[in-house]
Amino acid sequence: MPKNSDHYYITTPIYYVNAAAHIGHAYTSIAADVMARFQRLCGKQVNFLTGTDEHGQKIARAADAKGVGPQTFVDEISQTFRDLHVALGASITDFIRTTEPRHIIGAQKFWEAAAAAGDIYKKTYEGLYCVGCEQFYIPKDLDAEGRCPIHLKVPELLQEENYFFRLSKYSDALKKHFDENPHFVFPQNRQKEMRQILEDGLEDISISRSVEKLSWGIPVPGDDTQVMYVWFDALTNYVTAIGYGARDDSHDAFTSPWWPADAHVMAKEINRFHALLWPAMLLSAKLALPEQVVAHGWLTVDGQKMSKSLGNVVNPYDVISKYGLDSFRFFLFREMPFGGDGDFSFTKLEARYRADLQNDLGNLLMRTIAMAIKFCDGKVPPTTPGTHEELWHKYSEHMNRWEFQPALEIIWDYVRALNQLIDREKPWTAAKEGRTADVERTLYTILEGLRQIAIAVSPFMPETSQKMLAQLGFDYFDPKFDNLIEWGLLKSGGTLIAESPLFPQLAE
Ligand code: ME8
Repeated sequence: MPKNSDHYYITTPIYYVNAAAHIGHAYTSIAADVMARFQRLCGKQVNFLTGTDEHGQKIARAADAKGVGPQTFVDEISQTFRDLHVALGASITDFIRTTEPRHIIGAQKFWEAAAAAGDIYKKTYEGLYCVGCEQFYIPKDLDAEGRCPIHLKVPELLQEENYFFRLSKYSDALKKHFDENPHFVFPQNRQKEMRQILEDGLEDISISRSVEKLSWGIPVPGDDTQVMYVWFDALTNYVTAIGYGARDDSHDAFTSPWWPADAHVMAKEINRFHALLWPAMLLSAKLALPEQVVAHGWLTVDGQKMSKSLGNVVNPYDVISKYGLDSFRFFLFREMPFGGDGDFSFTKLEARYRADLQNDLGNLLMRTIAMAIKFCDGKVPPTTPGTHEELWHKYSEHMNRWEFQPALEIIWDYVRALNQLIDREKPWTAAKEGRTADVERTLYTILEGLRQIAIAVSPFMPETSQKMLAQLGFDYFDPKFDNLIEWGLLKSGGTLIAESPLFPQLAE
């Protein structure tokens, strides 16, 4: 069954289980969730995959340091990542672990497919390996002190006989793919960066480790002296999760209504693995390439990289318990343009909470419903014509292009315009003067606007969206893009329900 056009397949990286998750991991998973929810809004059936990357040197060492066996260690931390996705409201449909049989079998089949294409060979190799990155470095990619630019640690010298993957063979095919697909990588600067690397040419890479040095990995098919390199193993999760290798037929026969994936989401430091190595592996295994690789920037905290030694690692549970889940989700995309680097700070989050959420959106809903209760017996007034179709089409274009901040700006401009409408029309004065039609027109315009806003914010703030719709009198409302662009779905005569504020006062 080939890719179904109604299907949308989105993935996050599978996270290493060497340490607890922080807001950086949450950022990627929430970004992917926003897109997953938006695609559902547009009527797509969505497969949203996340999971954990559990093999390799880094994990083996972390387990050793804790004095437990690797399987016990990974079981425990993988569960915390699964729990985190529930806490983040991430609407995942699958969670894959690289220690699961479905993955191990599929990764080995993938290896066999690359071997059958003549792309795997053995050679003795000496290189500089950063365990933090699980990656070999060539001296020119290290900093002035010879350190890995990500972990700022001097890599280890490794020498062993490994299997190699003919990455170089795919340089030209990838160049062509990049040229024919100018939006293959988002954002544009990352597309250009990858295209430049291709211009310089790709080198073959080591894709196995000797069992003597590292046993915590997936055995190489037909050679039990070697295990797979953790990245070769991990990248295949995107297809093993949807059944690659599950059937015992030829590799070429693999098709799935989900493949190719629509978006692989991650941060920039692993873009190269997703935009170059993974596509080359797919070409080797004769599978189609994903539609898009989305490589967002890094989240810093108060201007600094999060690190254990600086003690500034922010725990997502702390943010959620203080400000609420939706405020956290909103802040991440309202404050920082998605794609670039962004800075997280409690001060900035609190400012957005007060201004955009409490003051603009929360107050708009609260005072409009209060006025409808006072002046219209708590019922939706008669329908007034209006349209915002053009606005929502713009919103949708931004969403489809991962431009989350401009999409939110569109919504908030509208929220502010509705607040201004109240200030201008002064329904309390109109009521006093007996201008009932004016009162009803103003309040209907705002209430129907709020219904549309509730749908537009739903990818970012699913709980808030439901709360808003409940106050507008809907027992149940299935948010759909068609219902967003159509004006007048809030039926006159419906009962409005005043509830506690959407965004309560913060505890001091
Ligand atoms: O790289 N800002 O796993 P990982 C933004 N297992 N995003 C951040 C972040 C930050 N400060 N910190 C982490 C791996 N992330 C491999 C992936 S995929 C086949 C294998 C997010 O646990 C971001 O998505 O190191 C980043 O790319 C990812 O976590 C790295 O997760």
